[in-house]
Amino acid sequence: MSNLKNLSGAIALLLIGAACENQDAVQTLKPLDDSPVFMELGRSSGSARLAEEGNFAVFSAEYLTTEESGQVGRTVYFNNVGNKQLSADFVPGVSLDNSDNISYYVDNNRPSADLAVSASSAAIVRAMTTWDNVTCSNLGLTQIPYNSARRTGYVSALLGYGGSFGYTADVVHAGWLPKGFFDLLAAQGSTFILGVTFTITFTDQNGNATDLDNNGKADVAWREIYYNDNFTWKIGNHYDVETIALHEAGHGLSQGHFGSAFASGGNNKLHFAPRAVMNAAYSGIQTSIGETDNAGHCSNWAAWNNN
Ligand SMILES: [Ca+2]
Ligand SMILES: [Ca+2]
Ligand SMILES: [Zn+2]
Repeated sequence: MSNLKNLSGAIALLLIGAACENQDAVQTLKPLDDSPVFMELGRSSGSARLAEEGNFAVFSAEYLTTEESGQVGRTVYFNNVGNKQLSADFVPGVSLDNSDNISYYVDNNRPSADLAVSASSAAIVRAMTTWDNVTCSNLGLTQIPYNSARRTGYVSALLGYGGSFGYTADVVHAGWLPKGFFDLLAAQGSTFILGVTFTITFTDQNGNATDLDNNGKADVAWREIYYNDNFTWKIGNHYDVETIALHEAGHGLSQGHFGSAFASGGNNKLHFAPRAVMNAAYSGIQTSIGETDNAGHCSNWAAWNNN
């Protein structure tokens, strides 16, 4: 068994090596640890606050890192999931908007410091449309119109960055937050986390995630996406909003990270095999769906019936 593992590792390294321009880097490629992390989510105490949170809980978060950091994106699980389901999915017939159509919302109340909110929101809509155009699925993707009086952000409210505990849409692009928020996800997280998607699940009377359709997956109430305003954001250059929104929206639509990550020795530059939108680190502009992204999306959604 260990010989087999060594062999497949060696083959993977050879394949990666063939894809890298710098042959000197081949010897120093090493696979990166992207194993899940378990942590307690910090929260303000007080029964009034807990009552406000409703019958939902933050289940997991998946964050995307910069290529230069040498850090690879992780999945963080919160609270009592250690002995339960490690994945979560939307449930047909159970949606807070009473529709199997997938609704989404772009919150213009938290713009980036770098771009007109009209430009960043348009990039996010393009990313959502790219997923909607995948032909195997019929998401019934529906944008909920922006309302300046609406407050979004269950997780941001929980962690003291404003928002509300109420539902807005199945997938919420909740906007840009300052670096302190990202430091709560990982030590020095604000220096390498570009964006993050949180999964919020329904909970039973004991506070555990429900599995109403008995598919072994926790039942998603909605998902929230946040972008790190500690970085400089651009359209069509790094860091490109549409590229990162497309990745985060992939999580919003239930995909996990995909592809093996390797770091080369000298500069910690990351390599992925295969390269995909759902790789756990940013590796340049990528605004169309790759083969593995398409396959992952279709495995989640091809059977979804929104009619
Ligand atoms: Ca829905
Ligand atoms: Ca389920
Ligand atoms: Zn990610």
